[in-house]
Amino acid sequence: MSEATTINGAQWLARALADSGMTHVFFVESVLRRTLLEFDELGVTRVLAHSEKAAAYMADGYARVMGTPGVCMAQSVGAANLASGLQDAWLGHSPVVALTGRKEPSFQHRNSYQEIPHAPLFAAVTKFSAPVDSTSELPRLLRHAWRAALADPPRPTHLDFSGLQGDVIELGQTGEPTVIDQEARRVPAHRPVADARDIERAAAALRAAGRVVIVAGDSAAASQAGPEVLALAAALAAPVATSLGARGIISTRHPLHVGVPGSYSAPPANRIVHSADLVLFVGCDTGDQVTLNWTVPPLATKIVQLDADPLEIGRSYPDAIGVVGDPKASLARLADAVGKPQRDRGFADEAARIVADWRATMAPLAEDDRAPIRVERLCAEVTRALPADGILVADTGYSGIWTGTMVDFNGTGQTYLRAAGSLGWSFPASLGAQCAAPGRKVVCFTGDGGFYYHLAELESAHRCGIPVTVVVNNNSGFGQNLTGVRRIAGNRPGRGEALVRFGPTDFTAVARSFGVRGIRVEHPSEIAPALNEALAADEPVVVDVVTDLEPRAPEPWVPPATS
Ligand SMILES: Cc1ncc(C[n+]2csc(CCOP(=O)(O)OP(=O)(O)O)c2C)c(N)n1
Repeated sequence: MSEATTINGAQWLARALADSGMTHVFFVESVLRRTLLEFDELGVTRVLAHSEKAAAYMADGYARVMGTPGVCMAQSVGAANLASGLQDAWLGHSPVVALTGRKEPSFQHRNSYQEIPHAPLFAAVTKFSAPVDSTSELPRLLRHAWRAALADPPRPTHLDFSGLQGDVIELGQTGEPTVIDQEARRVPAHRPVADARDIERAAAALRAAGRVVIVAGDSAAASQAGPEVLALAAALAAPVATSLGARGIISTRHPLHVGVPGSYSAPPANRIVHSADLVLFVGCDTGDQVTLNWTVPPLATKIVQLDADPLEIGRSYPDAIGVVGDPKASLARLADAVGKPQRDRGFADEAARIVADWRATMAPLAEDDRAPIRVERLCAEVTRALPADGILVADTGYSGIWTGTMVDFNGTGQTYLRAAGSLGWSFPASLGAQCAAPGRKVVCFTGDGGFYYHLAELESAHRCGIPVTVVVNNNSGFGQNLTGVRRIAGNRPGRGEALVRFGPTDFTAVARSFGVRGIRVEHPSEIAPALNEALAADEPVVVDVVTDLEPRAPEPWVPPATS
């Protein structure tokens, strides 16, 4: 290879990321400066964030919408902050590639300013984390970090460049092609079809069972398996529940749809899943959130489990019939194997009645015209305002429960993204999601407690022209935690509330100070005009909705204790 055809590592990294189709990177100065400068001519937008955690959340939101890696970067001392921002991407199966600088070897293990070992920080939140000590190693390691991030289940990876700012790659030259992934894969990176015998076994069990429920999880959503889930559900007359992260993969108004089971849940889903003879988990992690601490369904229930990751089969429900394969590809085969059996529609009808009754009890709250605004009404207005191809990004806690129970989705063009548990995730993640989908409207739904975390990113949204609509459920406190602190405080009036109450804050004034438009909403009649104005705008807008701390979000149905 001749000298003339080589470029330095910083140039290689910039070109390789640009050639992969990446449109944005998210970072806090000072790291990989020459790479970031190279983007000038390559059409990649650099989003400078105000904290490394926010940069990680932005990359996470970007990756979840794109289905390709999102990249975030931080210098040596920012690495710990960046790693903490990867927890949600780890739990939410998001292919984030984190790049950090690390002081060079001669600075290690001798009390260097700002320096601690990075490997332990990233161990719990990445599937692959490696030092990069030369330009010649960069292409191989970046390709592996990419491949690992996308491989099932998608999760963060990390490269730690030698030099405070990752300077090592400015030194050497490389003639490697600037290709990271020949196949330009997106999640799911592969679509393996399950073994025919396993499919037959599963089909026989499904045909033989009376009351069958399908629980579709986050990996079913990532596999875009909504139509296949619905086709199989129709053939089996089986109600469909989804994990919170899979909400909206089929229309939430479909007669077979029963909602989100588990702990972030309204009553119908748990009652229905709990009463099934057989549960088919599709791409579902069977964790505590979706199963209400493994009580819904009960552990003794017959299970068929379809997942691309063999480690998921039997993880929580030991007697599962395992079907290992991509949900979308394998469900199509499973539906062929099930055929068109004669099914009793009684269970599906009973489930639809339970859902309809619950909706009827919620309707007065969703239509409530009085102030203070009910969050059920706010959710009904968000449902009406969200465009047919809109993206809703929800924070954790009550924001997850409200949107997971009270906001409806069309099951076709709309996308629902939710925090996998990190309070404050949604606003930066919504900025990343908007960068990934410039042609779609992105709405962030957050409590004020969540919004406080990354208020500074209003400045980033304004500077970078990222036109998200932020809906703040502003109840001047940690609403979800109110019941818990009161209980611990012996339910004595006022006691413990200092742990969860704050504000009141006018977030429109905060927004304006960053140059961002703010609309204050204090009466239900003002919600729709505010959302419509915000969604019509080509700029970020904060819709600050004043609500009350007292009302409780829907609570899950809990199975009766068996003694
Ligand atoms: C990083 C982190 N810290 C703490 C929590 C615990 N937590 C979950 S929900 C919540 C309160 C959320 O308050 P807010 O965002 O105002 O929404 P609200 O419940 O009032 O609707 C807290 C403190 C968490 N999930 N993540």
